[in-house]
Amino acid sequence: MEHIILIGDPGTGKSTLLTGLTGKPFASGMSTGTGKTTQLQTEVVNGVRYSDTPGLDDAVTKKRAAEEIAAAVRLGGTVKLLFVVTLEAARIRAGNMATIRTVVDALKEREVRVTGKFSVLINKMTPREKAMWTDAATSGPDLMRDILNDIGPVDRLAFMERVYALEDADNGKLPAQQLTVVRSLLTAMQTMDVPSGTSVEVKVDKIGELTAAFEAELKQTKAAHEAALAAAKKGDTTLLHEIVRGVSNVASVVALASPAAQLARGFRSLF
Ligand SMILES: Nc1nc2c(ncn2[C@@H]2O[C@H](COP(=O)(O)OP(=O)(O)OP(=O)(O)O)[C@@H](O)[C@H]2O)c(=O)[nH]1
Ligand SMILES: [Mg+2]
Repeated sequence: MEHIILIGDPGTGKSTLLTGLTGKPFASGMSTGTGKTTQLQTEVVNGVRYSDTPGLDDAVTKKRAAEEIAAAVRLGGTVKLLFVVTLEAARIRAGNMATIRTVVDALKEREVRVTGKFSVLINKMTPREKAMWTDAATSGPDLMRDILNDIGPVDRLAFMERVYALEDADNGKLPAQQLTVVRSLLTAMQTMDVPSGTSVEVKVDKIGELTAAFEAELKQTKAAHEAALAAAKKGDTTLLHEIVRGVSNVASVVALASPAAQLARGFRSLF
């Protein structure tokens, strides 16, 4: 059976997404101290299983969340694994990356072929963040993919704008337009075969350490981009182009053809 599993830190919007997709109530909203979802909720709709898991990065309930994620994996199936993350000041959080890495590693340990098969939805983006990160002229999507590559190759990368009506809401409904985006993402996603009964160990104790490591890497990336920008300001765009070439695919061709000033402006808004 196709089995869609949503995983991510507390409050990233997993339950809201699943309610919209299935029409079944997955409780969503605000909570203090712990995440809103505290146990695995799984619903089968039109022959597809949808699993909602508790936010993993929560200080108090990390262990419980890890067990509930393991319970979702144990159900097995033709799994579509979607990580839901949010940005902070336009940047991906090291904690979100640590969460993804921890779950991916747990699956790898059980020989699940997860590399390149999991997808990431960047949710609740402000209009400006979305404009920045989806701008082909500055290779935004390529850069984000490159950053996420520190975890491992990602299948699909999707960007969703914040819905202001849902801010602080309890059991709010996603507008049809957003649902269309998620549905097409889910349709396009790769699957991974997970035999039922697969027992993973999500090592939450490592999350703090991993977060610190990702933090350091993100800082390095930022420093490299800042150095490239400083050089570009003085008229030398070699470094900027090197970065773009480093993450190159089709979108980068646009960036390489962009006038230096435009390229520098785009990068400055990204980092
Ligand atoms: N502004 C905005 N708020 C959203 C969006 N999606 C969800 N929210 C709000 O964010 C809060 C948390 O949403 P949930 O769906 O409960 O998040 P969750 O990932 O299931 O959280 P946990 O169960 O704690 O892990 C709720 O108040 C939602 O109304 C969105 O696209 N935009
Ligand atoms: Mg939830």
